[in-house]
Amino acid sequence: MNITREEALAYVKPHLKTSRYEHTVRVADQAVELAERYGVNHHHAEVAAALHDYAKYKPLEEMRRWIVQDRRLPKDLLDYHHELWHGPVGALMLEKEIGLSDAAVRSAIDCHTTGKKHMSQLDKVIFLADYIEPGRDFPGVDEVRKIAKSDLDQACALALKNTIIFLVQKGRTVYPNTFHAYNDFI
Ligand code: DGI
Ligand code: FE
Ligand code: FE
Repeated sequence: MNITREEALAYVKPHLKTSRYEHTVRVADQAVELAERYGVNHHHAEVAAALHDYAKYKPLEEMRRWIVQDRRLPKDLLDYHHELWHGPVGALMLEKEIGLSDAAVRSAIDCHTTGKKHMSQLDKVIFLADYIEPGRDFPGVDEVRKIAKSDLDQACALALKNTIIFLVQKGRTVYPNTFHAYNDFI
């Protein structure tokens, strides 16, 4: 891949709030740590992490247009909360805008919020890094951080379980890929 971590961070920075940019840098550091621990390509991890929230603040209408018009995006996203759109749409925006051609990196960006069935090791590293980066304060996150030191799959499983419980307690819908990911780990 011909983009460096610093180039990726510089590309996303003007599109993010300061706090979101700082989160992004922490996810990149966390992703590198996990990548080294679990034998994942460290450059892929830092670039995917740097780019993962690129579309977080894109106008909803622009993201909706992408979902309607690009046949690669599942139309059922439109039936679920727009918070879930920035991963799948961001991955394709980056392909178009900066020529992000690495499908593994695009996949990790795509599924970083919900997970999916048959996640790759890189998908898991980015999903987990986003969940446990030091700025996170979810209930139960310390337990996930602890497990992340020894078992990538178990840590992802617990993060997914916590997310599902949180969403159900709040009376929110749960995107099917979140269940597919959870079931895969169980
Ligand atoms: O973009 P970030 O804030 O760094 O983190 P993220 O991409 O994991 O987004 C987190 C939000 O997404 C959080 O408010 C919980 C929500 N979320 C995750 N999975 C689902 C979900 N919301 C719904 N409605 N359904 C899901 O399956
Ligand atoms: Fe996100
Ligand atoms: Fe994030």
